[in-house]
Formats: sequence, C-alpha cells, structure tokens
Amino acid sequence: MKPLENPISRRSFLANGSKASLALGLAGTGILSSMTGSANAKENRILPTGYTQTPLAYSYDALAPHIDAMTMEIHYTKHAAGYAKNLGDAITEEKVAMNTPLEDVLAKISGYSTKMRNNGGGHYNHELFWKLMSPNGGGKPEGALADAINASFGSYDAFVTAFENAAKTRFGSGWAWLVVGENKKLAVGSTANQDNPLMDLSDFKGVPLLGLDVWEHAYYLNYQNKRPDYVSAFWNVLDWKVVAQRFADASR
Ligand code: MN3
Repeated sequence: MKPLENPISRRSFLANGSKASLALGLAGTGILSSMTGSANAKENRILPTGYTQTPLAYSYDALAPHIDAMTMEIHYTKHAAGYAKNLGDAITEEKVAMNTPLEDVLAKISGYSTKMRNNGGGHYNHELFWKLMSPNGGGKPEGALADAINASFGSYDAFVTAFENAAKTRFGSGWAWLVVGENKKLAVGSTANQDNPLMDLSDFKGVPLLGLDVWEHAYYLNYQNKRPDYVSAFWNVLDWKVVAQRFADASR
C-alpha cells in the first residue's frame, strides 16, 4: 500500500519545509480556539491536518468484514486522493501558504472558492475518518468522554441512537458528526457533501470529535442501499481512544 503523492504539494511543502515543520510541530491541543479566532489559534489543534494524504495506519483489508478491502482501497486511493490533489491545486491557485493550518482555512471558508470548500472539507474529513478507525476498534467510551456523553445525551445508548439517526437521515451525500459544540456540550448532527462543522458557513458547527462518511462510495460495494447496516457496523471499527484524546484536547 502506497499513498498517491501530490507532486505540487510535495514541492511546495519542501520549499516551505521549516515553516511547515514548525506548524506541524505546534500540533497537539484543542482547536476550539480556531473557531473563536483567538490568538492561540495556531497553538492548539487536535488534528494537524496538512494538505497531503498521510499513510493509512492499517492495511486495506484490516477493517473487514465491517468495511471491505476494495471499498477501503478505492476510497483511499481514488476518492480521498482526489480531494487531496484538488486541495493542493486550490491552495496554489488561491495563494494559501502551506504553513496555514487547514483548520484556519475551513474556519474562514466563506472567503474561498467552492473548490476549496469541497476539497478542503473532503481532505480534512477523510484524514480524520481514517484515524478514527482501527482493526482493534469497538467497545465503548470510557472516563471523561463517557461522562460527557452521559451528561449530554442521557446515556451511551441514547447517543448511539442519535448519531445513527443523524447518519441515516442525512439526505444524499454527507457526514454524521459528534462535536464539542456550544458551551462545551457534546452534540450530534450531520453536514451535506464535504462540509465540516469547523466551516463558518456550516449549518452544524462545533469541534469534530468523530465523523462518519455516509457517501455511497463509503459503503455501496458491500452494503448496497443498506446504509443503516454500514452505520451499525462502524461501531466495530471505531477507536474510542482517538475520540477520547480529541475530546481531552478540545476540553483543555
Ligand atoms: Mn468518502
């Protein structure tokens, strides 16, 4: 397995090497600040999503039978690679420096093109999605995240019902989300296409802890029209430790 590389972004990245490394090195804590536009926006981020694809941490068949190998391979090497390539083109065309955190671009997406919106969202969403899944996934949230889920939704089961409902009822293509929203309360919702809760023009806003791709390309080979079965299977590959870490970072 070898990810496709965007030669344009790669060159730009190398040209801006020290700045880009510095920006990546600052990664670590909450991206709530990027929503509020505070001076700490560049210091605190949960997922330092660069402009190029990062390698999958597992093989294409590692999530089977819940997500099959062919779906994973096509999804990663075609769909997600396409978003990364087109995002690379968009940031060149719109003169966005490679050391600008992608989260900052998303937070001001109303000032950019539709191409930036679709591909910046698409790239961020997929980079998050791959990291949320693991062949050792499953189980339930623990600790502070479990407490927050109970406080916000009443129970873990009520959260699952709400999240699955958001995923199943998103009409057409889009994403279901668990976010840290208003007053640091957890919320579930969905966005259309490749929109993301970090975007200023999203009608569902927050800091994404968990996102589920409900585009047909994410499940159709294995599940055909049965999106609810795919949504239910997702819990088996979800790595709650990653979600918990994002929650801890967002709560800092
Ligand atoms: Mn997808």
